[in-house]
Amino acid sequence: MEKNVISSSNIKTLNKDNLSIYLLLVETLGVFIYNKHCMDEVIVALATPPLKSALAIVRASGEDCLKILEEIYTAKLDLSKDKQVYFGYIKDEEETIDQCVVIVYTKPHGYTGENACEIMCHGSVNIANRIIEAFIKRGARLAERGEFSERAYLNNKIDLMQAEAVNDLIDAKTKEAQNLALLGLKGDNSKLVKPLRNKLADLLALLEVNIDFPEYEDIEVANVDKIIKEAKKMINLIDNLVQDGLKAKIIIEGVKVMLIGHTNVGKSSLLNALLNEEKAIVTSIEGTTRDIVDGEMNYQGVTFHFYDTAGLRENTSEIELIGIKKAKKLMKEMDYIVYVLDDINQEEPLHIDKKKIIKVVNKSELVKNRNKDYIYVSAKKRDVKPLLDELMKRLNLEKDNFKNPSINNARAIALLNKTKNALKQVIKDATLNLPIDIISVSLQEAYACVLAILGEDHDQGYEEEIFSRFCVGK
Ligand SMILES: Nc1nc2c(ncn2[C@@H]2O[C@H](COP(=O)(O)OP(=O)(O)OP(=O)(O)O)[C@@H](O)[C@H]2O)c(=O)[nH]1
Ligand SMILES: [Mg+2]
Repeated sequence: MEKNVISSSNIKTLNKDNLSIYLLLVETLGVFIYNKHCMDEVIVALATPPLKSALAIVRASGEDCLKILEEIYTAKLDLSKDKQVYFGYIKDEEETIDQCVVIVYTKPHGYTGENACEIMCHGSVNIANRIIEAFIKRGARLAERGEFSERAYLNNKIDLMQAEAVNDLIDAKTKEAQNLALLGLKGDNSKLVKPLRNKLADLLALLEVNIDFPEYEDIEVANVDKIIKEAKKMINLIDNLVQDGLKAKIIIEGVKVMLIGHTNVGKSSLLNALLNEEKAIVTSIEGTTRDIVDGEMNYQGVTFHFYDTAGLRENTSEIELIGIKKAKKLMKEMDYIVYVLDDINQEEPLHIDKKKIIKVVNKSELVKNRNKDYIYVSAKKRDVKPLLDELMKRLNLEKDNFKNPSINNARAIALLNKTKNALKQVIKDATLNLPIDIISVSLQEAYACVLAILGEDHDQGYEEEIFSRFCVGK
């Protein structure tokens, strides 16, 4: 089991008395974790949607998985060979369930790094269920969400960023998002973390030498400059990684944009024009939209998710007020807020982050004089390109962002920022000429953050959350 909750460094700090209590605790905890995530157990799941289809795939993984397969499959398996394809019948006791093609993976090959198989049966939910039942009858259990990928990670077949890329690949809505997710799956994104990790490890090693041999005062003084210089270099590296990562994240996840403004300015018409679809109801009556109407479109490789809202006005009906309240709540999640006007003299101050606001004048075909602070569109004439171009301008994406590897998920970016903060503390402490062992504390924190990006510390805390976002069978 790699999921051990104690590290040798923790033990070192314990005395004999509390060590026994600690070990008892760890044992109990360990058994708990072991039971929940016992990697010896065979897991089984349907890997394709539970629908009538041409084919369905049942996937199983775990030490005894092929033993079970041998019991229920008529084809003779040659386990000395990996990734073999067989043809035969799946049977439960005397009953034939289906004629199936099976791919057999032997440990440590295949996705999970364990004995595993993929059974391709005819696409009937009933057949797939009976195959799954045949496995469960023989000791397997249903896999939890993302458990195949979790095992691949725990068996060091993939790191945490690669595991997250698997999910991105399944979620990808555009060709561009798919390409970036594939880079992640191949491990190209993970490679970007490694120089940072190595630099931190080198600097940590240097500090350890200073802690262990404090008598060499000359070296220590010289090292303070080196520490600051190296920490600054790393911060620079992090800034570039974060900048590129945030842009790639936009390509993968898309951008959320809310249309707000007074009643009747044409927000719903604008939504329809943007989506090129009559999604929202449009009338000349004020207060037509009450609930939020939303839809997605793709522009130049970026998925835009637009939200149309109830027009802002006071003294209105209860239903409309609920709609306005709902929109205000959702506003926090938005990347941009498009403030739609049909007359710039009616503009009112908005209490929203200014960088997020794009001021748009609709019904531009009726406007005579234009003001450079506004983007002019006409929903009626389906002329919405100026708004889309403004959004693209603000995103400031470059060609490289669509094709280069990057550290592009929120979790990893947050950890990079945490690393940066710890390094800033290192610089602060070093500038104050604090003892090396104090400086080392923040440096160790920075190092731990970087290890967590790839999951190299195999920490229980965040893995569960990550894998629970996956589909069952993945
Ligand atoms: N001339 C002109 N009229 C427009 C344009 N866009 C919308 N309209 C008209 O403006 C009126 C209001 O349009 P909506 O899209 O329902 O406006 P809204 O902002 O969603 O209104 P509420 O939902 O009530 O807040 C309708 O009569 C539309 O036909 C435009 O670009 N030019
Ligand atoms: Mg409307």
